[in-house]
Amino acid sequence: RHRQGFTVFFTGLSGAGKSTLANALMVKLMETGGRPVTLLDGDIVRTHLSSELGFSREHRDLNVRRIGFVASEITKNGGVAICAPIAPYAATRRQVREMIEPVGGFVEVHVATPLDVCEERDRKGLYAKARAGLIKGFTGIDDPYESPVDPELRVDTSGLLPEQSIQRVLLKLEAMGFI
Ligand code: GGZ
Repeated sequence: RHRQGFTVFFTGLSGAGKSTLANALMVKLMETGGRPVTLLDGDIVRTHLSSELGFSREHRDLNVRRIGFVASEITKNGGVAICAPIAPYAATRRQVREMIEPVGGFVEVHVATPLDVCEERDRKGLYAKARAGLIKGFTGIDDPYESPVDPELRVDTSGLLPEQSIQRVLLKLEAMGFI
């Protein structure tokens, strides 16, 4: 059996649930075996690949394109890449799609948890700091997030258990023939 590689690209606000979904998906895909799975989470990438970058549009775009490049290499070699940056700009997400679609599957998942829910969760206290003006240019507060118009899947995690959100992603991957 020889199936093509693919990338699952989660995009959404801080606190939307991208990392939770990405981690759980990685565990599920590793359990079912087959292709090697690589997680490119925002935190990991910003520590190891984009440590010199900040949060200007230029730096975010560079960060997201680096993630896209690594994911395209993994995908080309038949692996699975799971990416979970905010990736706030539609044009940059399209560039990533265009890098990956020629070499394998690309599944954009908009983690569409509403801002008020993300802000209510505020796991790291960053929204409070942004509201207080201690962080400038925070996505959703005083920096843009361009919602995907036509993602392969949209998941609003508010009112869903993590298990239910993950199930939706797995069903989509099955329907698209990747698993
Ligand atoms: C957005 C910021 C900012 C600003 C620091 N805006 O909840 P987190 O902490 O762990 O996720 C956010 C993360 C976003 O990094 P990404 O690499 O995913 O962003 S992008 O795709 O736009 O390059 C948040 C933290 O970094 N953070 N400052 N100003 N998020």
